[in-house]
Amino acid sequence: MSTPTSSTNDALFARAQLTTPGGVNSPVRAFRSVGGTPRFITRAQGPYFWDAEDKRYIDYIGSWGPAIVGHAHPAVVQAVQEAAARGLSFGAPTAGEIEMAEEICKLVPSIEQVRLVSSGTEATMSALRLARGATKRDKIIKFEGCYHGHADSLLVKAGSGLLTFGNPTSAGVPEDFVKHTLVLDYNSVEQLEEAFRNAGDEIACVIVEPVAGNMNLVRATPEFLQAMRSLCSMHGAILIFDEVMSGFRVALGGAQELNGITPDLTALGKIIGGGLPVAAFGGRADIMKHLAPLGSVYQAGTLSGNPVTVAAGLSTLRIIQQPGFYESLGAQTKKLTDGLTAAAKAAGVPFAADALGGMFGLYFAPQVPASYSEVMQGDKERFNVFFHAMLDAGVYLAPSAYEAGFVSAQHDDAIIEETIAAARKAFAAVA
Ligand code: KE4
Repeated sequence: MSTPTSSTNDALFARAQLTTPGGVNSPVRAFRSVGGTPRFITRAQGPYFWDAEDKRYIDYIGSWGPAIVGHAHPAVVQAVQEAAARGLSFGAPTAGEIEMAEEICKLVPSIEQVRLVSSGTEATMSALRLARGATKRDKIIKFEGCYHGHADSLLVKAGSGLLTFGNPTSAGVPEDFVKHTLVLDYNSVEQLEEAFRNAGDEIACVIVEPVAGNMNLVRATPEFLQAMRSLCSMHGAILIFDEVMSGFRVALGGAQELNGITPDLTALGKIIGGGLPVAAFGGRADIMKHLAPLGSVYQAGTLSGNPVTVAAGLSTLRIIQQPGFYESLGAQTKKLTDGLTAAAKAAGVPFAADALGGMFGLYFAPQVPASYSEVMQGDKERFNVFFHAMLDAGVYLAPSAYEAGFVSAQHDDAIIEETIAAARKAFAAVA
């Protein structure tokens, strides 16, 4: 059956549901949180993409982060075309993988050795297994509201009581698989200190989004990250920064550069693939040496370091290293959030926004949240009305009140101003 090229979003969605659960290959795309019909994208260019009805949108998800240089950047497309013409995959090492590893180690100094994989889930799952293998400990700490992909031991919500071990958030995950996962409140130094007092010598690792982007955007406090760093060092636990989203997004060196905290392992993804499926995990060489074929921690992947994805990633990494790239990206994001905040104020709508590098959060709440519980107090219904008013106006925000937004280098002043003009009308609908 040929790829449907002309139809309506509704018709495509109905057809997709016949052969794919929920009609999508990743749940958030189904618009279940905001309601309505997902838009089936046919093409993208720079800050825009077009749906099956040829409606143009200013895109603020950018494939959930990867499209930081803009969609279909000529240099990236050319690199992919040239690599593809040399063959799509070999199952054998290539020089491009060495270049990619060297580039990542150069840009993220805490990474002495790195392994390429095909998704952020694989990166964090592998980092966890490595931390457990290297420390010979089983317990891990994660934080409510942080998402690290869908590996079993990370699909966990806080236990019934504080500091109790987690309960699965997904069917199909046996209690046994999460009994070693402790879920704490994001930004709670007290809970971290108590967890390490109770079980410090049993904790293999702490995994955290150093800038949370999966409960909307929530910044970690410096005290929180500093406490995490010193407690892990004190107790011989491994500190894992999940920078799949924040890496190369909030700064060239990621959140670890912004906060001046050195993790032991880092997970990367999204931007390092420029939109093609590549992710990575890496860090201290004395930990990475536990990985097969050197050590006893097994990890593998047929398409890991795939030459075409590496070509897309290398091309993207070269572009973001251009002088002034992050200064300009950060300025555009700030212009967006300042403009939205002013528009909401003029409409009398309780609203706040935060901008960090090329990432932003929008909150229908009086102030920027500092925790998962504060995010949950936001007005989701108002967000949903705003989301659809913006979508109708040709501005595509993340289809959930609990997701961050992303700006690309192609979101120039005219694009930001067009977005703010749409928001002035959308806030009127929300008021
Ligand atoms: P993937 O397995 O989806 O490539 O990466 C998982 C992951 C790991 N760590 C962090 C910090 C992440 O943000 C993600 C994935 N991010 C979501 C966006 N909220 C991907 C969107 C989706 O699930 O479709």
